[in-house]
Amino acid sequence: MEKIVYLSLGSNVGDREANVRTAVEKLAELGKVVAVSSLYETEPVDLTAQPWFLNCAVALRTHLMPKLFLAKVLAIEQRMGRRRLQPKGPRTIDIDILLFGNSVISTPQLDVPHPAMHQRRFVLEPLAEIAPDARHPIFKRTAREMLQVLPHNVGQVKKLVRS
Ligand code: PH2
Ligand code: MG
Ligand code: MG
Repeated sequence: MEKIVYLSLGSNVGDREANVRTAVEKLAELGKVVAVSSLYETEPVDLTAQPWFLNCAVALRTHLMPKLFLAKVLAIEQRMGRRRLQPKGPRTIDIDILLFGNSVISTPQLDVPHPAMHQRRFVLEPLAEIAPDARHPIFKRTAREMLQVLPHNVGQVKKLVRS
């Protein structure tokens, strides 16, 4: 069955914008990309002593099952030169699965919904831009609702505007 998958992309090493754009192109190999948010310049959270990120959200329709989808996402990260040197540290590209249809998945390899998505402005702002009504299958809140209840003082997020 075809499902809609929401992804969060982030980069804070090298040409961040090129990295994010390349990742979106490669994700088209996994299904039909139906929406890509604006790019957002975002303050690093969790590990704060690292460069600011560019983040965006992507919506994609796929027939792939979650395990295979994850394997292909990790392969894209690898092909793009991602090296896991430090947990939550600087990365060329990070592609995180936020929502996979209405699925709830809890395995050592994969947790869906993404366990931290509801706490992260750098995830929810781009997601709410492309899918304000996408609903968290556990909390039963939409992306817009989760964004509205976030505290304003942590994790600055600025939409990139170009002429
Ligand atoms: N990713 C992290 C840790 N911190 N901060 C921002 N702003 N954007 C990210 O994508 C990010 C982060 C771990 O994946
Ligand atoms: Mg991540
Ligand atoms: Mg990741």
